[in-house]
Amino acid sequence: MSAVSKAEQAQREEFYGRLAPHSMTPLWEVLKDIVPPEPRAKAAVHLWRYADVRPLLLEAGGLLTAEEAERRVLVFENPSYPGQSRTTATLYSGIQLILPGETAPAHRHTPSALRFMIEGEKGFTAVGGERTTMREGDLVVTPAWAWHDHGNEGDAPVAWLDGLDIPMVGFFEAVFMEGYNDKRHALTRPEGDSHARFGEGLLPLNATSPYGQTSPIFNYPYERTRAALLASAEGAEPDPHEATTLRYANPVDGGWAMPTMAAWIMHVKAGTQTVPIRSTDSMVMHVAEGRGQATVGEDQFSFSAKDTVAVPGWHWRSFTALEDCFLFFFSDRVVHEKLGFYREERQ
Ligand code: 1HN
Repeated sequence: MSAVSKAEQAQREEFYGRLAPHSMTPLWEVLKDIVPPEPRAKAAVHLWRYADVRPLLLEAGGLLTAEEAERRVLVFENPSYPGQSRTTATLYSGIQLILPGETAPAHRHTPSALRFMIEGEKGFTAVGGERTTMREGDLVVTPAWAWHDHGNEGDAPVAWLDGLDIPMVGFFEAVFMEGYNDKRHALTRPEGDSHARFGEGLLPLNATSPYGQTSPIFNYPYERTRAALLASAEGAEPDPHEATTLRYANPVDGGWAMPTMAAWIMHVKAGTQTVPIRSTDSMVMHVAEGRGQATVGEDQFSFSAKDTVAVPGWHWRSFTALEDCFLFFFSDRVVHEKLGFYREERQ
């Protein structure tokens, strides 16, 4: 770059000063910041240990009811975004508690939601007139603008990880929500109806999804997911970077199960490790089962079952399994792909 004299620099600064009152700024002073050579995630890598989370969640259960709270959730708030209810730049996550007999009342909103079940056997979510019982490890999806409520018909607490695209929808300033005029939405179809129509490798003739771009399967039961992962791991050598990974698919078009959040699950065999990979999407990882060590960017930590991790975009990630690990992920990858800027690198 040619040297700029003090006088020239002063002249430029004076010019910039006269731009500000006109709400203008010179691009050449900020170009490298707004379009850097590599993505720079603002979010921090962060681990929430279930051993720390669970007692606080149960304490919240003694402070207010699910109905009072509308959703009794402890938000996993990234320390780089204080007060913003973000787990990563684009994703919200939190842990929700429903005590026996409680109802989280029906409502709907423009953000899409997913739930990954953590504990309890008798919790349910109802979406648009159909209910599904949620068991540990099940993935339940709630499409944008679909009525949904939750309950617990057992005698033990029910807890799950919520994942929503709130910060992403918020970026577009398109977050709306509406309360229903009753605690629960009427059920119009028997439990298992969606699964029968869409979840068995069969589809209704001329099928279209009742929920637009979201999968019509609204519970991906862990029992099947786990069996599919284990059988896949038996059938082929693991990928160096992805071990054995299966993604949750929309059976209507084979795409991701949700239009804004990609979800997948990875099996890493005990005693093995993955090779670092990085990608532009930011993600939330939740340990369904197992114990191991993770390296994410500069951070190294051990993890165990039911822990949750914020993985910002473009951070190298790799995992060492001390026991057989089943790692659930959701990310904004689907949006990166649709908009044409998804990139990844493998070591
Ligand atoms: C929501 O509707 C749920 O339905 C959970 O369980 C978390 C966070 C913000 C806005 C809506 C739920 C939520 C939420």
